[in-house]
Amino acid sequence: MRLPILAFLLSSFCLSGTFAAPPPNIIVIMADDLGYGDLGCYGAKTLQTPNIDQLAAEGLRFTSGYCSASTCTPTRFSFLTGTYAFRQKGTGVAPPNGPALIQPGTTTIASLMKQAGYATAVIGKWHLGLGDPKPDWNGELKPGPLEIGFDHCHLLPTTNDRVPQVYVHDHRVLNLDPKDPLWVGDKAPDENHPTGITHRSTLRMDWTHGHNGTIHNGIGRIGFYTGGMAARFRDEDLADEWVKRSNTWIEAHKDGPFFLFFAAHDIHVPRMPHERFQGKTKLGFRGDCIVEFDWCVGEIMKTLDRLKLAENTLIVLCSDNGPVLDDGYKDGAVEKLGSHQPAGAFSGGKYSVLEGGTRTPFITRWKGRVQPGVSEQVVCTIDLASSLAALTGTALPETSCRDSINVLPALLGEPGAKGRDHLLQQDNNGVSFGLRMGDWKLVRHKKAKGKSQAVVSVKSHKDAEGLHALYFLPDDPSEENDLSAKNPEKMQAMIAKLDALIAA
Ligand code: NG6
Ligand code: CA
Repeated sequence: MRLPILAFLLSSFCLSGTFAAPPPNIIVIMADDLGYGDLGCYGAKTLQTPNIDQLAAEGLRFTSGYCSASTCTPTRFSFLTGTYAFRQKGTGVAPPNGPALIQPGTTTIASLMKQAGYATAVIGKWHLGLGDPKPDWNGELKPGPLEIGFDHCHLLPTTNDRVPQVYVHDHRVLNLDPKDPLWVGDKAPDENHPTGITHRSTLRMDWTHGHNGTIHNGIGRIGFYTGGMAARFRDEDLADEWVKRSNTWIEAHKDGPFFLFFAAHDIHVPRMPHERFQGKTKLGFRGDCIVEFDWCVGEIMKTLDRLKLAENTLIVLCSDNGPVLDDGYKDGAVEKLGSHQPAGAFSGGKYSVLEGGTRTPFITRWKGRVQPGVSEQVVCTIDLASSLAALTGTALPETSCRDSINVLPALLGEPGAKGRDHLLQQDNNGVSFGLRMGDWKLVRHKKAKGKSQAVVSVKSHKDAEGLHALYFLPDDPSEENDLSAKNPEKMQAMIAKLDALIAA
């Protein structure tokens, strides 16, 4: 390429933030329940994650990278729509027969990429509902991802601790035999239906709370189902399936550009890694699932290398919420934890608006474009919609992605680039909130109904008295020392900002 042309392309990119050369492929890899401290490159010492460590070494590792909520469904809702989930009712953890939560016609990260000329796919955990008013398991499962911008999907419909254990391939359950229809419900279909209560002694992995409905693969689930035997999968094979399907799809779209949302199920419960990963760590299946997730990332990196796409592909690695140890099964996560700190130095984890609930691993890599390093800028999964729209030069309709901020320069590590100046964190239903502004953190703690029995940490954390608490994160990353009485003005200003964001 002649030098003046190269200079023009570089300067047009740097000045406008949009890309004059062919836009890159984009892969968002979202882990499930992966905590800030769960990876080698984020300080984990008792397990190895060589592939993700390499990704981080070749890219930008964020120390203030967040997801927007401390459970799955709301984080995924806001990642796709660029809108905080608390703004729409019913966006807490979706049940097995939950309807599609994102209406057809909504602008999503996928529809934006499609508009930019990208091939788009989601492969892995969905957990945003299917169908209207409920999934038609034996018919067409729509609306779903294909009605909001994805060309292709290959999914686990909710989470693997919820029924049914079948793949949804585009609009249908894969390998479903019409002579053996699938039935899914929230009550046992008859009194002889074996459940995790009636057949507890037969379980391969016992439950601690919930997860005592229908038994599949020796594991009790949330909810009940019958039929669809030929369509059912083994928990152990999920990671392989995501990798195989993703590699095939990437290869088919190698001429690009493509957008792949790789939504891993690791390391959500039931933690049942493939046999070849079982026992790989001293941390039990929770650790082994982290190693399995790391393997998945490595396989995708290998595919990009093989197809010579690494320099033309932006990878974003993130998590959907912070860590949890006992999330309803006896899998040894608590007993085998040892010195491992799943949330790093932070308090709380899944379900919490303390930092451990949403501050999670966040890495961008685009070989030859993103300067390797560590960034302290605040970025969030909710920002990817606006940022990737900017990257691909796609116009955002005025009323869409309202909470998504274009932090593209920060994601790409451009010198002097700033991330967010404020960040709202929500719990599952938007009952409690966190607000980070610079080094300060406000917590609005309301008691959620039906409080979770999950064990998120073995460290105890004493919540501050009262509705609000104020923390100074550089001195107090674990949010122990409530400074609200000493800083009433700061606290009032942050309460006003939080109220304004909620009302906006
Ligand atoms: C909870 C489940 C938990 C997990 C969570 C959703 C019980 C007792 N607990 O209700 O196991 O499934 O929902 O996790 O059933 S998430 O990562 O998909 O948000
Ligand atoms: Ca999750």
